[in-house]
Amino acid sequence: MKTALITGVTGQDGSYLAEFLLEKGYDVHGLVRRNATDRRERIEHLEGRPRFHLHYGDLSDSASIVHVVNQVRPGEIYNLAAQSHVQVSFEVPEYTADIVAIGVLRILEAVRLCRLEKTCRIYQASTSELYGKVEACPQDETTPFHPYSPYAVAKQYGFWIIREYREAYGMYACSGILFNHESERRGETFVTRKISLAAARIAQGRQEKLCLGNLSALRDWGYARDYVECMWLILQQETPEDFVIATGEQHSVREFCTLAFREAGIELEFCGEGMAEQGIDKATGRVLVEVSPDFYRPTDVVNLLGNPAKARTKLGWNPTKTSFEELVKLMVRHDMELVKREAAVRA
Ligand code: NAP
Ligand code: F7E
Repeated sequence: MKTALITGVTGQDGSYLAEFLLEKGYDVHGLVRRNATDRRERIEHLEGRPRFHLHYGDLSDSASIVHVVNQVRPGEIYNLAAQSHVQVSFEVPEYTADIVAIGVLRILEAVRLCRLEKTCRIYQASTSELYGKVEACPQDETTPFHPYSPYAVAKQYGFWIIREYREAYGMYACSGILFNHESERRGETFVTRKISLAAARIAQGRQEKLCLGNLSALRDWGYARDYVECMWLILQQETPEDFVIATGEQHSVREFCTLAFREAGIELEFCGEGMAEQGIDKATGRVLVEVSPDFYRPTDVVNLLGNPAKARTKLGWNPTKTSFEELVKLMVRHDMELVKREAAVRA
C-alpha cells in the first residue's frame, strides 16, 4: 500500500488531495496544527476512515516534522501547508517567510534525517505568484520569475530549495507551479469565494453590498478538484520535473463578479472608473458592488495567464475539464444553498 503525507490537509487543496489519494487506495496521513476551535470542516467527512490518519505538527517546528516523517515513513510527501494569503503576507511577512520558505527546507531536511531521500518523493506547492510583475504573457516553465509580494518571495525560496535538493542529493523533489484554483471549499477571503458568497447573500437579502479592490486584475482560474490530480501525476513521472498547471484562459475580477451575480439572479452593470467604479443592479438601480482602498495591495499582480502545454503533453492532463463558467456556477450554487441553510437555522 502506498503511503502519503499531506501538510496543509485541512486546506482547500489538502482536503481534495486526501480524497483523491484515498480513492487511489493510499494510506493517507495529514499534518494538522492545533488551534483553539479544532474546526476541520473540509476533512470532517474523512475523519474516522481506517486509512486516514492525522498527526499534530507545525511547519515552524522542525522536531514535529521529523517526528511525523519518521513515524509515517511516507513514499510521497505533498507540502501544501502555507500562510497562503497574498495580502496577509504584507502584514505578517516574517511569519510568512518562516512557513512558506523555511518550512520547505524543514521538510527536505526531515526526509534526509530519516534517511528517506532515496525512497520518498516530494511535491512542493509552488505558485503563479512567482511570475508576479510579469515579464512575458502567457507564462510557462521558462518564463523568468519576478515575485511581487512577501508571499511570492518566500515561495521563490521554496521553489529553488526544492530544485537544489534535487540536484545536490538526487532527491525526487519537484514543484507544481499552480495558477489560481478555486472551489466551493475556497477560503472566504480570497476574491472568488468572497464574491460567490456575497452574491448569494445579497440575492437572499442577507448582505447590503460587496466591497472589493482591483476589479481589473486578471487571473487564470481553474477548479481545485481538477488540479489535485496533477499534483499526484507530477510525482508519478520517471524523472522529477517542475510543471505549470493552468487553464490557459484569463478573466478579470469584474467578469467573475458579473457571472456570479447573474447565477444568483442579478444582472450587474459596471459604471465609473478606479475607486469610483460601481456594480449596479440593472433591475433596481441599487449599488451592489463598490471599490475600497482596503483591498488594494502595496504591489499587486495583475496579469496572470498560464500555458499548460507541458502538463497536457507530459502528464496527459486536461486543463479545461471544468470551464470558467462552470466553476463560477458551482461556487454560487453551493453558496446559495449554504446561505439558505444558515437562514433556516437562524429562523
Ligand atoms: P489554504 O486553503 O490556505 O490551506 C493552507 C493549509 O496550510 C491549511 O491546512 C493550514 O492549516 C495549513 N497551514 C498554515 N500554516 C501552517 C503551519 N504553520 N503549519 C502547518 N500547517 C499550516 O491553501 P490552498 O488554497 O489549499 O493552497 C495549498 C497550497 O498551494 C499552499 O501552499 C498555497 O500557497 C499553494 N497555492 C495555492 C493556489 C490556489 O490558487 N489555491 C495556487 C498556487 C499555490 P489551518 O487549517 O490550521 O489554517
Ligand atoms: O486575489 C484582486 C487581488 O486573494 C486575486 C492564493 O491562493 O492564488 C491566490 O492568490 C486578485 C488579486 O488570490 C479583492 O488584488 C480584488 O489581484 O483571490 P486572491 P491571489 O492573490 O491571486 C495564488 C496563485 C496563490 O498562490 C495564493 O496562495 O483579486 N482582488 N478585490 C481581491 N482579492 C481579495 N482577496 N479580496 C478582494 O476584495
